[in-house]
Amino acid sequence: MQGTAIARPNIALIKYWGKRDVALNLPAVGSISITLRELHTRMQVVFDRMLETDALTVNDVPDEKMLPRLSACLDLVAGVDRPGARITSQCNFPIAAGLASSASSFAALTVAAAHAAGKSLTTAELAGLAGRASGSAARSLLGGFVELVNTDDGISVDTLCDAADWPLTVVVAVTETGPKPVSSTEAMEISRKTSPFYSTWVEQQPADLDAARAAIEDRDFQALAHAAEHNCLKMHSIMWASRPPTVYWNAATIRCLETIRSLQARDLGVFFTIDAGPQVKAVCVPGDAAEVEAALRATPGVEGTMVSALGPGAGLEPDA
Ligand code: 2P0
Repeated sequence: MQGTAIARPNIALIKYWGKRDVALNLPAVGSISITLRELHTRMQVVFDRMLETDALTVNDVPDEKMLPRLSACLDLVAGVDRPGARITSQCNFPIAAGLASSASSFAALTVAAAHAAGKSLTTAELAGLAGRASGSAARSLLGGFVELVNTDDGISVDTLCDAADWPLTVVVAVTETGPKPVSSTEAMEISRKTSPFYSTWVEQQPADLDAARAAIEDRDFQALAHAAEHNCLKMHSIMWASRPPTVYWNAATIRCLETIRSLQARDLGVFFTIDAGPQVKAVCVPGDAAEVEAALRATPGVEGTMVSALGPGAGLEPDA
């Protein structure tokens, strides 16, 4: 009645923004991401008939706030008549700051809970369940370059290219460590309902996905850089033009973009992407990563950096 799994965050290069079904948490658009290696969330789920309610600790501290979302995910995986659960989460990077902690958390939780419930599920089934909890979590089930595809009645995930087949390095410039002011779930709905650019975003997404898929297939870094930067700026433009506007960036976010533009002017292999938070993720050719990291670390307002290679998908761990 227990299971432990590790999953890693993923960074979307072609973003998920907006839902086609809020109740089922289905995305309006497909997306393409890269799974990181060095950052991870480890989740243990222990089902125990003696427990009347679920209990959660995150990094050894009891957490009531996150618990309802995790309990709802366990209900989906193991059924509502399941026993109470003791959930233990260990995360080695800042939570809720635009670093996709919900992706790694819910991917790990889904895999751990399925094992604890004695269920052997396919990747497609796990993706459906993880995606109900957090749209981006389905992508963290797989490693390397991952595409999330909208199907008629749900989603599926596929590996486009294994981590080892196109090694890239990601440098995360952390510009703020506090939790974000508006959750991405909420901001997506504000965008869908009020942004004049939202419908164009949905219309253009298949072309952006095609461009990124082709760039990955050809291992064409410049083509991937163009597709990813354009898609990222388009996503943030939707938010800036919504009412009320959602602006996740701070002054250091923009300084990091300037740093990356100056590195690109010197022909370094690097491009940026930014998610629902103020951190800047620089995707680099591995040989240029040390110089990119040093330049971002020296950028005023940057509190620290994290460096990661691309890594594997979610997996079970031996029970502790
Ligand atoms: C992404 N983001 O593709 C985009 C880019 C943030 C910006 O997926 O509402 O926390 O739980 O399905 O998974 C963040 O969204 O959203 C996200 P829900 P989630 O990575």
